Amino acid sequence: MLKAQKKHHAQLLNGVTLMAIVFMSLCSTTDGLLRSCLVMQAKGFGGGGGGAVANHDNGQKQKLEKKKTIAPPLGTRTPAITPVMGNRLPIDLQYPNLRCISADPPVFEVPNFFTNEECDRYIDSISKGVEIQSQTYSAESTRTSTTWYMPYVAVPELLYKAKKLSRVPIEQFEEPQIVRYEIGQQFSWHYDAIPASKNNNGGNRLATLIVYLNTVNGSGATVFKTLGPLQVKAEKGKALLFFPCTLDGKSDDATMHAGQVCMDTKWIAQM
Ligand SMILES: O=C(O)CCC(=O)C(=O)O
Repeated sequence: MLKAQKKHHAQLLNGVTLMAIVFMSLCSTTDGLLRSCLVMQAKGFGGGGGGAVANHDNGQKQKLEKKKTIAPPLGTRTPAITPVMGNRLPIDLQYPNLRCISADPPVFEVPNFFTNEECDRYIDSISKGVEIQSQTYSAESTRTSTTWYMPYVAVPELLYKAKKLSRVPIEQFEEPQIVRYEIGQQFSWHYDAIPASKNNNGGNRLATLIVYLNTVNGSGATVFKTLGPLQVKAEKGKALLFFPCTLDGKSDDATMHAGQVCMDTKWIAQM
């Protein structure tokens, strides 16, 4: 039994090796090679999948069918971006779902940072906050939304998750806010940090964390002017994290951003 199996395996290996050689010699470009590697993986040739090719029972066939669907077509995969953290607030780069969407300056998003229930509850909790008209029409920017400054006890999940992600002690967080934009409202281009020339109290914002509490279709994205521009869609539960200044208090001009004019109501929690 053992010997027969060995012989069977040796025949199989020879078959697989031959197919791989033929396959690779057919690929003249790097793209072709990459494509063939993916196809090989999808067909179960790669890694531990090799053995499965030999087995022709139905269960294995089903497994192979499943594997075929794993690799997305070329051109639809997003390559991983490595953040350049430099002299910025260190964060937990292993935080669940954390995705880097700009390397330098680093910008991150975290889908499902909040559950749907948390989003709905935060919107419903504004009566616990202190409402201010956040409308500002300064020379630098126009902000037409409404802000509620929230007591810390009213937003425990935001504090807990922000601390886990940023490792900043809760005492150092700015007062949490819930912000509502109605149709036509916006926060035009601005920086969250104060430029060195205007900063006379020494404090500055090391990180901005925004959580989108509802999905706003077709508008209401947060946009970074000089990063493409990079548009971050307002999707319910998703968090956006970036660093308006470095640890030594220097504001980062590349983080200029805006809350697009809304075509529908938009809610965010932030600090
Ligand atoms: O609403 C947004 O998408 C952006 C908010 C913002 O820019 C800010 O609060 O600093």
